[in-house]
Amino acid sequence: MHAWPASDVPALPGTGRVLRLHDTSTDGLVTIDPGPVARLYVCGITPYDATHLGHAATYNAFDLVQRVWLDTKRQVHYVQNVTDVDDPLLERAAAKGEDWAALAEREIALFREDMTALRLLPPAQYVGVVEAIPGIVPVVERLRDAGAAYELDGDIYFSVESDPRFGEVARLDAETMRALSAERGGDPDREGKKNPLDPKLWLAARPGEPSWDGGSLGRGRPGWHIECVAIALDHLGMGFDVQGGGSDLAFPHHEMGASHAQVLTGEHPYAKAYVHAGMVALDGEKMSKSKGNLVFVSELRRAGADPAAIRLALLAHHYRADWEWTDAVLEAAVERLARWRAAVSRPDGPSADALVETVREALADDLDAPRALAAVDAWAVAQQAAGGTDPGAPGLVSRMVDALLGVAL
Ligand code: 5CA
Ligand code: ZN
Repeated sequence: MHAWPASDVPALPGTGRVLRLHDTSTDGLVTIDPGPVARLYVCGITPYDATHLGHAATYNAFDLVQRVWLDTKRQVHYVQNVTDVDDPLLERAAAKGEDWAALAEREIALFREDMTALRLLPPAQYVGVVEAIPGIVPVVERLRDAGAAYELDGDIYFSVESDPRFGEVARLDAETMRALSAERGGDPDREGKKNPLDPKLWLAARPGEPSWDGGSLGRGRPGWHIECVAIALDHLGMGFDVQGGGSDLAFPHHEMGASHAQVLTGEHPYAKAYVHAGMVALDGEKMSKSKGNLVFVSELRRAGADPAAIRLALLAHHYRADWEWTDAVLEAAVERLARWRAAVSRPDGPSADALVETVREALADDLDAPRALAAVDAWAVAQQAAGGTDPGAPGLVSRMVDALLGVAL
């Protein structure tokens, strides 16, 4: 599947910083020390309603990760999936009386437009689950042949007990895991399972639903977690640097993904760090497709919002914080964008060398974008109040804001 066009990332003078990120599996900051090519997997959308501000906030966080790496002159190998067949997509298509594939295609197209408008860097591989099925089937077969999976009425389940490290990603107690499993696509109450938490690797074909040839698995379609594992291992391999997503993916999705991969390969870790963005809420509740309390990037754009202002609105919140979207958040970002644009449009200004270092340091410190924004604000205030004599400063600020924050001034 094709991704979307990349915007240029200007090179900055000096050198970037080593990134420290919060890792869910250790609940602490870890220094990410990638090789010359940093490897990143970020879970993509389930395309039945794209792209709300919660999605945009999460993808913005992992865009910053890439920008910090690029600033250290590394290459980034970024992979993202699209869950283009899954229960919620099929249910929504059925409710709308629409073909599920047409719904997915339309929402993916909209997602690409939103990502392009927000200047979010595209993945090198953007992989749909449907196109990945021929690679997923042998992975499930291997798990089954290794005794890590079992059949129940034609469905194939992963046995969480086959991974001695199961539980190490999200570190939750049994009761919480069971509750989250029920809430997030699992079926802990189904009779006949070895462990209530065991997730499906393969769903036997159901009447009225799409299904594919699964070789020795029979016709069916893949379970949710194995899709990301098959895609990530295919393109990145074990031990990649960062597995990213929103905090709602820590359990069960990233927990199960790590277990699937560890049992498959006999290696550990799946990812060196599991990094999770906070949840964006609207009217006091997490923005979610199932609740329908959504603000869409495309609707804001249609209503005339500058994508750069939308991006600044996201950047005004620390990526790990849960926060609430309001009109005031966007209004504040519109004003900030205008102040910054005015400040960089002057022919000269106060030196920006220290500002570049401050922004670098803030982002390297667990992506502290609010601190980075405050530093640019301070430069813009100084520019407004007293100006300066450095003819290179406005250009440097605008290149830095573009390179490190993805905002075109
Ligand atoms: N297709 C799966 C991942 S394999 C999925 O979770 N799709 S999604 O469309 O539901 O979410 C896409 C990404 O947006 C995930 O990383 C999810 O954690 C994140 N996300 C969803 N809702 C919010 C929200 N309200 N705030 C922040 N991030 C969110
Ligand atoms: Zn995923």
